Amino acid sequence: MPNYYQPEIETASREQILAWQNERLVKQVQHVWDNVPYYRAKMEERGLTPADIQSVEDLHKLPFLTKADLRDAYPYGLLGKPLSECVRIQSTSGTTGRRVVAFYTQHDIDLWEDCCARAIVAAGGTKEDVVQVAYGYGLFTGGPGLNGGSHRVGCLTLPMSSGNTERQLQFMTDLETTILCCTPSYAAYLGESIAEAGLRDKIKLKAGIFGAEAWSEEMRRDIEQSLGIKAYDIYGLTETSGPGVAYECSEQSGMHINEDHFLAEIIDPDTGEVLPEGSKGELVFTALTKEAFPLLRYRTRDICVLTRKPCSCGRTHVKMSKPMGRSDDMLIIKGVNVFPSQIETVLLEQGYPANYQIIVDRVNHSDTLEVMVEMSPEKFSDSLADIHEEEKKLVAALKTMLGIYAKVRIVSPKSITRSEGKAVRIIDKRKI
Ligand code: DLL
Repeated sequence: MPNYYQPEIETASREQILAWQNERLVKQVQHVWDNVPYYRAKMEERGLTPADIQSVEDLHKLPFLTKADLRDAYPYGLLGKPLSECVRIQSTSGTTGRRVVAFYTQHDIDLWEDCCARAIVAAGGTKEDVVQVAYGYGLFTGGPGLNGGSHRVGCLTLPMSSGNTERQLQFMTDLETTILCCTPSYAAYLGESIAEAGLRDKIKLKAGIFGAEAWSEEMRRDIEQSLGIKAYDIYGLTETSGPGVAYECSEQSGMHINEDHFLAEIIDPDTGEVLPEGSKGELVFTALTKEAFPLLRYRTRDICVLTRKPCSCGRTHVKMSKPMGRSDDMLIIKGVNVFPSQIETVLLEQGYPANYQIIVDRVNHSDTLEVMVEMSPEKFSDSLADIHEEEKKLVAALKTMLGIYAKVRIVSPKSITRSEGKAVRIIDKRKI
C-alpha cells in the first residue's frame, strides 16, 4: 500500500464530502469577511453577510473574483493573514500586466504538498520511487509543488528544474529515475532527445506527471510511446496554490479534484450562471482551507466539464475533463471560435509531432490563420511535390475540424524552438 494514499478522504461518500464542504465554506466565508476588506466590500455591495452563507447551496450568492480583481488588489489586498504568518509567495509567469502573487502560510504549504502527494500516489508513486522534478523552480509553482509532494510520499526527489536537457538525461539514466514531472511539451522534447541519444534501453521511467498547459490525448499517446511510460495529467493554478488541485488516476479519464480543499463550479462564461453537472463551461474554484490567499469563487477562465461518474480507481471526488482551452485563449478568426487544442488534435491524428505554431494575422481587414508544423522524421521527404501534397491533406483536415481555411506550412524537423516550460504555440500578430 502506498504510504500516502488517504482512502478515508479520497474515497469518502458524497454525503461526507458535502459535510466537509459545508462546514469549511461557512468557516472560510467568515475568515474572509473578518480579514479581507476587499472581498467584504464586494459582499456588502450585494447586501450579504456571512450569515447568508449556511451551506454549499448558498455559494451562488457570493460574488466572483477574477484576475482583474487580483491585479486591482495587488500586492496585499487579498491577503487573509498578517504578513508575519506568511512564509512564501509564488507567482504566475504572466507576460502582460501585473503579475499575480499568491501567499502561503506554513499550513497552506502543508496542504498544497498533501495535494501533490495524492497526485504522485495516484500515478503509482511510493517511497521506492525516484522522482525527477523538471518543472521550473522559483516563482513558478510547478517545481516547488511537485518537489513538496514527492518529499511527502518519501520518494528520492531530484530537484532538477527545467532545461539543461543533457544533464536531465544523465541523472535520469545514472539515478534510474522512475517518475518524471514536467510540462508535456518538455516531456515530448525529452522523448525526442532520448531517442536521438540512443538511451531508450537505459531509461527506467514508469510514469510521468505532466501539466501546466493543454495537451491532447494524441500527445499523451506519443509521450507514452516515446518514454515507455503511463502519462498522468495534473492541473492547478497559482491562485489556488499551484499543481495538485486535480490529478489523474489509473483510469486516465479526467482529473479528480481535491474536493475537501477546493469547491468546483461550472458557469456560463458570458452570463455567470451556474450550469448543471455535465455542462461545458468555465471552471470556478472556492478555496475551502487556504488561510493566506483564501479566494472565493475565483474564475479560472479554463473551459471544462465536471463528472461524478463512478471511477474504477475507487476515488469518489468529482472529475474535471482536460481543459478544452481557456476562454481567453480561444481565438476568434473571421468570427469563428478556434481552440488551439483542435488544431493540435488534427496535426497529431495526421501523424505530425506536437511541434507546431499557430500564427494569426490581419491582412486587408481580414483575419488569416497559418499553421506551421514540423515534418515528422518518418514522413521526411526532399520532394517539394510530396510536401505540397501533405500540406493539402492537412488543409482539408483542418477545414473539417475548424470550418475555416488555414494555410499550412510544413517545416523541417527541429526548426521550431523547443520549450522547457510552457510551450508558446500562438503568435497573434493582431495583438502586437
Ligand atoms: O501552471 C500550475 C501547474 C504547475 C499545474 C505544474 C500543473 C503542473 P499557472 O502558471 O498559474 O499555474 O497557470 C495556470 O495553466 O489556468 C490552465 O489554463 C493551465 N493549466 C494548468 N494545468 C493544466 C493542465 C500552473 N493539466 C493555468 N491542462 C491554468 C491544461 C493546464 N491546462
